[in-house]
Amino acid sequence: NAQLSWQRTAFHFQPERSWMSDPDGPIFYKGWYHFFYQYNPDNPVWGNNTWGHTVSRDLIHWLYLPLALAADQWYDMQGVFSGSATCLPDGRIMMLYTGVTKEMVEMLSLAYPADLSDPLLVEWVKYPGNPILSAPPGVSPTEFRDASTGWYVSNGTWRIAIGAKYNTTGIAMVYETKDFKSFKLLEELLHAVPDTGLWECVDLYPVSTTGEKGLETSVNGPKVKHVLKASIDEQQRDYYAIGTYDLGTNKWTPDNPEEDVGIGLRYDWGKYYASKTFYDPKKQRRVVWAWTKELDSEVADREKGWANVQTIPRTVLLDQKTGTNVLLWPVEEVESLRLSSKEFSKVKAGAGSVVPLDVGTATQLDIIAEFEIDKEALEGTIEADMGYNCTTSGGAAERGVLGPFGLLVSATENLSEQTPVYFYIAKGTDGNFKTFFCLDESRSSKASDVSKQVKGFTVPVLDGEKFTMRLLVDHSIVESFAQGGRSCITSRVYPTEAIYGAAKLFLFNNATGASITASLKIWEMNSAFIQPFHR
Ligand code: DQQ
Repeated sequence: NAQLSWQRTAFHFQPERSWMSDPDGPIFYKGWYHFFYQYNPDNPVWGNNTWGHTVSRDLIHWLYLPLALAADQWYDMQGVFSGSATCLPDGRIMMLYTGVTKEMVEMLSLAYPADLSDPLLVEWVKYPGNPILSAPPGVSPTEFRDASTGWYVSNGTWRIAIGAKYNTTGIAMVYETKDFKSFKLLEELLHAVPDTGLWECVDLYPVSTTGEKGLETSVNGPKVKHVLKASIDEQQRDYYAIGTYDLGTNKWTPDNPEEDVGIGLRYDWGKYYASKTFYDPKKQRRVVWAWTKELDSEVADREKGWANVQTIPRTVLLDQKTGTNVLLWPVEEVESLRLSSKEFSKVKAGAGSVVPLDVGTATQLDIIAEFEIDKEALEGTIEADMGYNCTTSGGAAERGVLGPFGLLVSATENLSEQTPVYFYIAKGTDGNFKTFFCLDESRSSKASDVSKQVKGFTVPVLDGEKFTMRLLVDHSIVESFAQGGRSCITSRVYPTEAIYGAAKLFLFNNATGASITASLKIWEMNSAFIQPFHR
């Protein structure tokens, strides 16, 4: 089936076949990036959880290695669930993972490399004293999972965070350990947010308020903020907030309680879940991984033989200009896949127009675009669309005075299939405007088994800034970044006609009251080498 084959990505990480979900225990070790993932070796559906393992020199080209962890002990018979790595200063690696028993009880266990002199870390050993930790009173034993990476306190003591819930309050608990084998629960919760439900895959890490560099997980002190991220189980969405972590009291406090974890900002307003960061000592950066789920049916996944894709790893930095959000941006190594490029300079698009951008086949692209909106129209507009909201709007077809304008990707020549990614400006009588960054899936596919929504949120656009976006298009995945990564939307698209040579790219301006000018640079992208490792 040509349509289904087309959906497989060319430069995103996917196993050869079957189901993949959460990223697990990413690390950089002896020149190699190691990536583990929730993997069902048997079927393209969730279940039979094991840890797949793959290595890369550059986070783009990958070699598949044998399974790192399989379900073979009484305490993980029902599955090896997610976990994180802590790299100790003496070179040892502590991999904490979640084991699930036949009775569905979740407990933490420890694994470590069998041979630290092997840069590929092919073999993993489970600690004979496993399991090492079970749910404390008040926490359900079926909802006790996903240890974070450890951070150092002092005197040989480390801390790890684990998400859970008390009634309907989402919580992050913290344990102390010296050896990653015995743990003590701290009385003080790291944080709790009412009505957010179960927190999965909690991540806590420092970001610099001054620098361009990422920080190692244990760094704290002046000029450091801490990001707390929780994967909200009920919504299957990753929320974060920026705050301060006090090592003394073990309390994390959000800068803005109205944008607390689970009720404020998301890393990505599309399909993006169970993310996990790691510190990359090679390039002194913090990198976040996350998986993106299929939006088509299980029947289609079974036919394809695979399900789900990892997003391109993204660097994470505090936005120096706003101070209120992080910036997520594809690692620079993805640019090594750029082939020939086309540039379009100051293309005008009048109100209600669509302009073809001839880039040849538009299935593997890296697009950088900046837009300027007609100044007179912007200033002359008194009030427009103050109640706008991407998700409840009519998508790219709903016309306002100052938007939507942007790009149509994975589109057919006659636009019968198209995925618009766009800005929409709302303006108040006080002269202030608010910009939305949205993606409209509603016409992305003629297939009826695909979930289609309008996604997106507001994005800060500061005085003097143009409207900028970057898109990575790779067959069935579109990753989009606005204003340098202040707001991101990842989506999956399943065109039935806009495939192979029929996939086109357009500029569009569906505003009624303003023309726009766009400048773009568009690269055709090479495929990455992602294949089994042979010694
Ligand atoms: N997926 C894992 C769990 C985790 C969830 C199981 C998040 O460990 O809580 O596949 O997607």
